[in-house]
Amino acid sequence: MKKTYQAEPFRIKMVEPIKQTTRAERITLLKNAGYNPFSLKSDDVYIDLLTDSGTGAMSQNQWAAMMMGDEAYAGSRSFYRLESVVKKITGYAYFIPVHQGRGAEKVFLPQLVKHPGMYYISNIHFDTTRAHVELAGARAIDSVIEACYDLDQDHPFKGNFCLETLEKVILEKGPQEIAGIIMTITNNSAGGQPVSMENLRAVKKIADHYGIMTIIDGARYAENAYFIKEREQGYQDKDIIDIAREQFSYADVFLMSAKKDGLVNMGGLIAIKNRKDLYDLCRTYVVPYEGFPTYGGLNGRDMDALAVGLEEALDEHYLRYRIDQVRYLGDKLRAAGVPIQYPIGGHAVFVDCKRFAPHIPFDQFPALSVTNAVYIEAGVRGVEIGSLLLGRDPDTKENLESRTEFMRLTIPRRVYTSSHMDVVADAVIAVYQNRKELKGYRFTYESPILRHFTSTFEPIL
Ligand code: P61
Repeated sequence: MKKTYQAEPFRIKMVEPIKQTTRAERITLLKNAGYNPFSLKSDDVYIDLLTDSGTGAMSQNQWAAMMMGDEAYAGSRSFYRLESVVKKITGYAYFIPVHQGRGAEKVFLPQLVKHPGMYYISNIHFDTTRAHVELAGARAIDSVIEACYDLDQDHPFKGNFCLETLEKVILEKGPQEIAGIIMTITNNSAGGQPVSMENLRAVKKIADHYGIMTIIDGARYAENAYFIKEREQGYQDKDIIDIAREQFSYADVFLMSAKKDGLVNMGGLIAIKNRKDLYDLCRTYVVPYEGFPTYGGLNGRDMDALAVGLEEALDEHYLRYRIDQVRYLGDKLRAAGVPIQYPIGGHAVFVDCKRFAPHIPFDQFPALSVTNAVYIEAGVRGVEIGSLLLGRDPDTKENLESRTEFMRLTIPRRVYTSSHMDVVADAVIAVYQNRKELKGYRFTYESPILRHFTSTFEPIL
């Protein structure tokens, strides 16, 4: 067989120095941060895997495009450039820029809530999406396949909707009570897991049958398209852009945090297939919330960078490198016996801390314990996605127990090399080998909302 040679599909033209600290320094830095990695200064982090959101590196073409930005308040040339790219990719008629994903959620989601107590159904609502559903007076129901929670099960599309639950909820609540169906692609909370085209098609069919609108929450829609090409029968010879377009054909609306597959540091968008009435409503509300509809909270230059980034993110060579890099890290961990969500998702490796530290109960936050130990080991920052993030029951005030306790190692796009991934893997494996020594945590201050960001802790010795 002919050998293929593969490495990062770019060379590095500008570098940002990063600093290594000593273990003794990191012990003090973490203590001073109240044992909450969100409170660390990024200068004190060697390899930062907190998020892939807005943390990617832009290309020379994106930086060059920024010089062409038109900063006009109304009718900016940069808006029209971005609009033509969004329309080309989605095939939709209407487009409004916003400053980031949650801006799109804030402007759009209330428009379908005709009275309080309606429901949005999603494979899994991302946390900001859930927050905006609730702020709009609606409730969020998740309907993901059960395989998603069987972390070792080798299923190609663990982000899929459970169609039975979806239909059951529609019938139970009544179709007129469903504000919309939100397809999160890839499914972030499930481990960056993809959703198959067959599943999207089936959801659309159910939605049409009951007269319900479908919305794509597509922060990572290009990564999803790549997985479809790789894994779903009939898509191997298709271009990524055609797969992306077919994905969009099964929705009426596309909401995007462009900080992921838009390859920019800040940005978002709302695109609407053909509902002029909804477009008019969003245009009305975007003005007080985000800004005039031809900038929506973005600089002209940022819209130019996004126009280029959206196209670059659909490049198959880029996507292969991207997905392979995440897989490289995940495979290394798995080979060393570290339990992870498998198959490995698109943007992150999700380490299963229930099995990593089974001696730590959920309300002492096993994934926080592992995350902090990995920081002390090598200055690598991951993020807890488990019971700490989930919070408390609003009525009983009890700590809720998450079905999964993950440390997410989220890989920024085009930022780190495979040597960085080797350091991350070595650090996690070293912590795994000493996992019996890991301690749980208790609060020294618990923030009343979104507690994972600002609470402080102490280890339970
Ligand atoms: C992330 F700790 N994700 O994964 P915005 N939809 C989806 C997302 O993944 C998403 C948004 C909408 C983040 C950033 C983040 O508590 C947190 O541009 C599928 O961030 O507003 C964002 O897009 C929202 C991290 C957000 C968090 C909230 O890391």
